[in-house]
Amino acid sequence: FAREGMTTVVHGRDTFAVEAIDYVASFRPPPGLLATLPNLKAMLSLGAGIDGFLADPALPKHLPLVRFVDRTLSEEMAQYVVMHVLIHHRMQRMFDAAQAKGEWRQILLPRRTAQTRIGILGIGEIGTVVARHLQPFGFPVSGWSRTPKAVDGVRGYSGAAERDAFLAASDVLVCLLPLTDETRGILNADLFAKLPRSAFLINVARGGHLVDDDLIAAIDSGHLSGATLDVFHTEPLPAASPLWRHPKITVTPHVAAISDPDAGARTMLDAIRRCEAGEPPLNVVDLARGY
Ligand code: NDP
Ligand code: OXD
Repeated sequence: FAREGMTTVVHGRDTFAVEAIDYVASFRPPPGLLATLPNLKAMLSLGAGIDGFLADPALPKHLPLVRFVDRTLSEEMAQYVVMHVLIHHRMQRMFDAAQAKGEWRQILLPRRTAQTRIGILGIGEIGTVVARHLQPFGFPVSGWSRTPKAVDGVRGYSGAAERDAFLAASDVLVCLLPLTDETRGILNADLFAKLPRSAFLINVARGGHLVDDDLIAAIDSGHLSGATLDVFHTEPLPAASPLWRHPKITVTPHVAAISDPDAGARTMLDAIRRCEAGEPPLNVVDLARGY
């Protein structure tokens, strides 16, 4: 930014005049702060999800909010999802437990890849890349989106009308939805009941999508076989959360895909250059839609 003749200041570290700020980059801006910047031209999200901005009741909604869309981010997410699909499909946690007891448990895997159907709940920028990485293993992949969508080799479902058919065909459900008023709490008892018996959940979107108690009840009843969770209502996940200790839940600390700082800087520079040239930046969020 300095090479481009720009000055950067860090909120909470540097002092600055509110009039001097043209652009803000953040993941979860302090509520109310953006509304105090009279010359702000655009808001730049450091993440793909922009729910941290939407949590600000005073968000200046007349300004463009640019979100982070990046190939490397999607590829990292694909690695994470492929890894957890395979750990589940190959029953690796069972072998880990057997090793801990010194047990040689040579068993036949209960399913072939063609029998483990993966459903991507929210097949957008990242979900599409995740689907492409799952396909070479032979997993049948389907995707659910708000509007109809064609992704090569992926069975597409859209809207409320096709949701139940999509769920019924998802042995592993991967949540990659944005957090909006429509999707908050979507991973609940009603949805779990629509999944096939022994289905597995991977939530890499937002903690706000999941009703934690419903997940634990669905696993404890035997309807779901387990879950991998990367995102939580409160982060860091409080020590008292039962999710930490559940034997069929894997917890990771919001690391599924972390924005690369260099790619982030390039994306922000591009957005700023476009704004300064009077052009619309790429990947502007539709605030009415919420993502
Ligand atoms: P996109 O906006 O590109 O994709 C969102 C998808 O969800 C689209 O297919 C969209 O449908 C669908 N969708 C949105 N609302 C609904 C709805 N009400 N019903 C059905 N489908 C819906 O987002 P990204 O792929 O870039 O990112 C997805 C999320 O992943 C982010 O919002 C963030 O929360 C999470 N994330 C998590 C990370 C982590 O480290 N854990 C890292 C990066 C992202 P349509 O195609 O019709 O618009
Ligand atoms: C993101 C995230 O949204 O890191 O990019 O969660």
